[in-house]
Amino acid sequence: MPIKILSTADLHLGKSSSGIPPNAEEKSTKYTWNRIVDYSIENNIDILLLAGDIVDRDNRYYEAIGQLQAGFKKLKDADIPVYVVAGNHDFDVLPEIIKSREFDNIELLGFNGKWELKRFSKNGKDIQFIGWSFPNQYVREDPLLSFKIDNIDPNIPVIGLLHGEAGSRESKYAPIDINSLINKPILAWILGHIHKPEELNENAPFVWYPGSPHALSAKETGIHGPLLLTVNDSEIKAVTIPLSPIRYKTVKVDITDSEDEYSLRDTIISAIFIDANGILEELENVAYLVYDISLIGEHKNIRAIDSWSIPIIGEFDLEMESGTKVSVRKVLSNISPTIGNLKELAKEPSPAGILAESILAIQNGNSTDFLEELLTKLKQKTGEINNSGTYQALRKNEKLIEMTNESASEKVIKECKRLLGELISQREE
Ligand SMILES: [Mn+2]
Repeated sequence: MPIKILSTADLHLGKSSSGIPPNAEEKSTKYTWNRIVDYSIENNIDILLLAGDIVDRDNRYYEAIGQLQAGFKKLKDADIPVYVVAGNHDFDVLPEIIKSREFDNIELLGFNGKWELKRFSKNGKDIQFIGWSFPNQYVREDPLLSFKIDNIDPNIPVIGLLHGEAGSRESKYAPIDINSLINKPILAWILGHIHKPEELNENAPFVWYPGSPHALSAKETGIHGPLLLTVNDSEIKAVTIPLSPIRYKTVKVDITDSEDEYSLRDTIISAIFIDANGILEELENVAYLVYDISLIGEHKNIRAIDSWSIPIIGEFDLEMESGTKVSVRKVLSNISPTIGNLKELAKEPSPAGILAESILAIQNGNSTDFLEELLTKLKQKTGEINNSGTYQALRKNEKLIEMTNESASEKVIKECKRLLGELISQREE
């Protein structure tokens, strides 16, 4: 008999999505928690799996706990067990709630960083879960180094639950070696920590990051929702249930032919309309579709494009057939200035000439003294920022800013083009 398992992670109860109207109930992750609970009950889910960072302890902590408990209660009344591991955000909170034993349908696996196996048996359905929970906020050693299970039944499928950063050796959030995940006698791994849904291994043992079920920021583009697993002996099928009420998307808009403010607005608005209609069938559960617009193409007056496009952020207002409200969060300009002949310009002994020469040099993979100096300074300043005490507190969970030769060249060419466009448009005024 197939077993239906709904699995998710990184809900971050207590947090809200950015770029959504302040009063919208859909912006809060508790909205998606309620959807997950209701979905489980309405669709006769056998088991709910939570792979850590379900509660965000930095924000609205008490409200989050209340919501979690209310959901656990509804699941208990519907006779749905929940298997959980704790992540770096809820390493202390989750065990505390579960230890109270108010909810005997909730099973925490691997308390305090000790691998643990638990078996589920009901109406002829048998499955085993093995998991490991964060003992502290930071774990710098691969949890799989201490992996061991003695009481495993080799005739019953095993699903592993783990929170951590697969494929990274340096992480302070449980670095996980992907090869050693794949070497374990397990049917599938459900991982938490990475918010982007991802399949790391497409054969047994399958390895999935279901991703955050509720998109929290513009970085979390694409479809978000829990992963529904259907297990039939050693067969397993996985499908994403798109429950996130928020969706972020980026669209590129070529503005080369936009001569004035009206045609620019028209171009941007129709590009959004066409893009949103193209995903209409994915929007059934989406209350807010939030766009970042990337303007591309060539224009002789970049400054004007920037000032014409800014009002769209506040004014844009579109509602789709699905009831989805569409808005614009940000307009990013990646426009190149229309510069007649770069080669001619590069001969000029003027600032414009130096900029044109630099653009050509980067495009052709060459260098100039001016360019060398710029790149050196850029890397040096980046190093200073990375080492500066001022930003340390802000950056406690972030990585250092990386500045490779490639990313430095990209930044420099973009700035050279912007400045050159500016200089040329001043000549024409
Ligand atoms: Mn995490």
